[in-house]
Amino acid sequence: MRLPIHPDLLAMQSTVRPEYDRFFWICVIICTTVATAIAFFLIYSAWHYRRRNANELPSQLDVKVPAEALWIGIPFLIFLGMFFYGAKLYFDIERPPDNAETVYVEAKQWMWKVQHPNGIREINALHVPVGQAIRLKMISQDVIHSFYVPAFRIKQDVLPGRYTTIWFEADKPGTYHLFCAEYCGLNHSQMKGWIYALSPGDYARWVQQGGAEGSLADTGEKLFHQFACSNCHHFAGHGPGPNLVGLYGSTVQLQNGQTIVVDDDYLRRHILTPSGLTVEGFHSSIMPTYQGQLTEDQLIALIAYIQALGNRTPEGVMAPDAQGSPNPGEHQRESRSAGKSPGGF
Ligand code: HEC
Ligand SMILES: [Cu+2]
Repeated sequence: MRLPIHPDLLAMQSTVRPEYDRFFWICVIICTTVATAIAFFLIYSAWHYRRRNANELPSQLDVKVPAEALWIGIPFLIFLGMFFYGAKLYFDIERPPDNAETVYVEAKQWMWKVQHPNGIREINALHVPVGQAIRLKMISQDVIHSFYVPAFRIKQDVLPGRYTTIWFEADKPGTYHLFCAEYCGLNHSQMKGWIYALSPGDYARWVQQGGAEGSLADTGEKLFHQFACSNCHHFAGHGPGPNLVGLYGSTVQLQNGQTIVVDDDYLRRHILTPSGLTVEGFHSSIMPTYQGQLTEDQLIALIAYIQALGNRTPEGVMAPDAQGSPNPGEHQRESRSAGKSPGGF
């Protein structure tokens, strides 16, 4: 399948783009107008009020308050308007819509690795359907990188040790350049790829051909057994560790008095270094640290699995004392994500 390649900076390809461009040009026009007016007035005043003979003294002016208030007030309001417009746009760009699908992106010297929730993996490529908001959760395996798609007007730093998020929605099929926009070492300039925005039909065909062996959450489930998480985290009855069903998006009370809303970063930190994050009512130092034992890929899969536990019944993973239906027991959670589907699982 051949796709037309658009010149990145001219093609109109994402939903935030029109407003982003409008805002950019409004700022450019206002700033150019003001700067030009000031420059002219400066030159005019220097000429008009120049000293004409050596003994000349300037005449005393009395301050005209209304005039002062006007020329201070009007520019102030104009620039404040720019600030609020920019702030609104910033929130639009930073906050993905509720129906956004999550795709995980891992950056490393010098490539982009992509993991779709359905299990498909890609390198230096990201296939998305048009008309669907995509939320990228990104992390780096080494240094700071930056995910930059000029055609979509998005750019976000990708950091080691912490997930960052950006979203976009392509509105026309096409192929768009992806760059790393943070100097990250020798082959930084080679760290690039393509976003393939496909029509929903083409996208469905692409998914079929992808031949994923199982979803990301399925991979996570295997790891959950392989790394013995399931020995302590039971889905029914009592175990040494908390029940993780419905954990994602809920509020957790920690022993140090903190309350935390469970998101990817909390899970990642809790799995790697649980000390300092001990959950109220449990013993600290039971949960081993997995620092250095799990790759970012595996962490992402585990997190996807724990997230998926929020809205599907775990089969097969039952504590020995479980009889019949899963019983969240004393760790029933008030799930914040009830109703909407986190990450599109
Ligand atoms: C030896 C038992 C044990 C093993 C193995 C274990 N955990 Fe835990 N886990 C605990 C205990 C106990 C707690 C609660 C105390 C704490 O917060 O450290 C806990 C807490 C957690 C929490 C925080 C739960 C909450 O309510 O906020 C998560 C997430 C978690 N574990 C995930 C995992 C994953 C993923 C694995 C496997 C990679 C794993 N655990 C392996 C015992 C274990
Ligand atoms: Cu880079």
